[in-house]
Amino acid sequence: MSCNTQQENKASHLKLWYQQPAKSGTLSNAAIVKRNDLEWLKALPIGNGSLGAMVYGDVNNEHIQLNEETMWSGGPSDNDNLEAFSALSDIRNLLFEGKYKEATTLTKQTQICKGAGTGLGKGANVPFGCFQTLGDLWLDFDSTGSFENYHRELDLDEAVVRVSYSQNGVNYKREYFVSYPDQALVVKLTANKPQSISFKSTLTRPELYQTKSTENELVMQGALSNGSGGKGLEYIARLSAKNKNGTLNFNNGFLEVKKADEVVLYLTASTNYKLSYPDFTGRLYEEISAKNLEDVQQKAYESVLVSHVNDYQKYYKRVQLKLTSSLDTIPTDLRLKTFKSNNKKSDLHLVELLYQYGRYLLISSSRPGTLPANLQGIWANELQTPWNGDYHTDVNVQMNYWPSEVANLGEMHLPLFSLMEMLQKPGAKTAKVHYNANGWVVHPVTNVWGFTAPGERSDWGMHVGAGAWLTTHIMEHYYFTLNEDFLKSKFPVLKGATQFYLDWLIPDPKTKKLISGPSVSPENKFIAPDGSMSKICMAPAHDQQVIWQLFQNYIDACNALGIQDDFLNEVQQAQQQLQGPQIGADGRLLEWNEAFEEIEKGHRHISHLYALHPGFQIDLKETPELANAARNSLDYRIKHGGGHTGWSSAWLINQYARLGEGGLAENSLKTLLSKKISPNLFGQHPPFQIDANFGATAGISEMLLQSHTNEIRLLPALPVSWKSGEVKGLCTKGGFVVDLKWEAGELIQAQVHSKKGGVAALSYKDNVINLETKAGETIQVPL
Ligand code: FUC
Repeated sequence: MSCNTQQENKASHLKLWYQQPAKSGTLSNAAIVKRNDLEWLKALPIGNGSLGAMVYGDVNNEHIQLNEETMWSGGPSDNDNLEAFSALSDIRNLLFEGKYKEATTLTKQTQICKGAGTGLGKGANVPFGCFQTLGDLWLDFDSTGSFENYHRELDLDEAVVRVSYSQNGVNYKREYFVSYPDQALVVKLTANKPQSISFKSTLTRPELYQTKSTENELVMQGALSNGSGGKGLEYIARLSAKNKNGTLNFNNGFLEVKKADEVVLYLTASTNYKLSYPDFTGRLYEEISAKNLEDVQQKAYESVLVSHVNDYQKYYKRVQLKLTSSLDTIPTDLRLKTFKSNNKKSDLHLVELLYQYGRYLLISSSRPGTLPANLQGIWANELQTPWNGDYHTDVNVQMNYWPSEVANLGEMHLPLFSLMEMLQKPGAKTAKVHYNANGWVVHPVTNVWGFTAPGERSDWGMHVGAGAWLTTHIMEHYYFTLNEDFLKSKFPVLKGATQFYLDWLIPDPKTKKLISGPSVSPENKFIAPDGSMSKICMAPAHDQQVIWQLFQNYIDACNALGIQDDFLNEVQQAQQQLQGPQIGADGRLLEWNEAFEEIEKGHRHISHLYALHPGFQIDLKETPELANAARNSLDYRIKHGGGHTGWSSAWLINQYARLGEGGLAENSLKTLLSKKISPNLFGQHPPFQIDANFGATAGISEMLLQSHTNEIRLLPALPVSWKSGEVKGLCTKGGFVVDLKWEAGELIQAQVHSKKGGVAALSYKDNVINLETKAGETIQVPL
């Protein structure tokens, strides 16, 4: 492929681009990092699922902030509360008697976790720990002064950051990427005149590090706090370099390059963390990064780049979304600013960009064999990351994986199941100690050390439905892949969670329906009959819905695996007896078991609408009355200021899409784009929280294609402003891959590729088409 064609091709790539660097601190003031530092939110993220970097692109003092996904302070600890089970029935009776105040007091005394828990989101120095920065790579160039023709971009088609500028008559170029095949960050510096590259470089960290130099590398090493005054995780980062001409010296903790024509930097990192509970692998970890560094340097730069791009594109190129043919002539930050100043007018290029950026971030932060993407994916520049950069399981980590199946990135979903497997042992202990139940449970927060106890605050900490919600992801992956081996391997996790809720549910003394509790409707509170402000209750709608879905998952899994036994019968009966969704006198879906008045009418969580999305117990066509009640609840939330965090507005996109409301889904997308997106398109809670990015990509997919009821709905929520467009490669339940093309708001072409054969039940507007397919077949849908 000639260079020009390469250039032409690159020109058509989807990019985030800017005409100025993100201003970075310099080596001298490296230690002072501000929260939600605006300049960090202009830097560009790259990653391979475990190793991550934020590139500032500064001309004279380049700063690359580094992450490694297992960089967690803290350690394994026992937080289960031995008083819990003995008080459980008392709390339940108090709630049945309407004594919410007493029930809440007793819950606080007996049910919440022992110890410091999450440190109220500040867990860096308690055993819960915190996901922390790996550190910073600094390149201080000899060059000083002004520069021209500055361009900085993140090429989403290749997962490569490029920077170019002219200074003192020399044209400089830089290329940055994090390779999954080679497990290394690679940076190439070139200039169009010889001997033009000279800089001094080192590795630093805000604390707990030492950087040494050996003959041919810089080594930054240290150990984090275990949160109880001792040594915790050990880590190591290694930097090496290759130069063309000029000199290169490692000395006294610095790398010095003088008058080189070209330099390639390689960075690898490893820690002694192992995703098994609890386990440090000891000294071996140092060899992992040493081997990766040695191996990558044996290869030519071009081949490392090509294998990186090929590896990345095998996932990225599966889906294309075209909403506009206009060329992208406006720098991303200016485009965003323009849209923020007037979001009435759609910016379809920005929608395409946000869509694919979500897919890019998932490929870059969650790969087979890594940890799942946390609240910030793998990117954090602090020691005390907001909410510890952990795994919140009361919407956030689930939202991270909503796009994985429909947007054709099923492999990126796998780390979530590894986390569930790691939680089996501690979760079984919590189930037994707290509720004398079999199976396993997790509450609204967990971490890399296997935290499964309720949180330290009774209000949000007692989300007992979290385990069910998390586990529903197993069948979501199966419904889309029909991968029986996967299902067999994860069946014990699914059965364990189902076992727990069978033991946990009790009959409501009045209705005899099976109910969950004491528990909460994540993070919302109500005025209780005793006048108290409460969260603790019996039968929050959310729990009833996630448990219904889990039981349905279990039933479907048994059907798929040909399992028929007494336990299955028990699950089927229990599902029948579950307290189901209820509609209040005002036509809204009840959030609690009674029509309690919410304290915060515009609360960011919409936990009682789980059944509409991501669940499928409520559906526009199959349960129109409940869907209409859900609609009333959504409108009520928004009327009172709902959707006021990035993830919350992203959830609304999905919810309105499930209601076939393209215009309202687009409104929520506009709210997200105009209020909760950073210059580098990172989602904002605020602060930075990546679930908004993933939720938006999932929401846009849901507007174009849905299959939650096994009926494949084509263009179910197409906004009027998306007049013409095309989407290729979206996935559906049943193992189908769908391409759609529309003009003037009308579907004109549809193609279905069948991975597994079987009937594809398609619907477009009121037309239903049942397509008989064979595995491997691709069919043009007769419209
Ligand atoms: C839940 C949400 C918050 C935040 C935190 C990480 O607690 O209610 O808004 O997203 O997770």
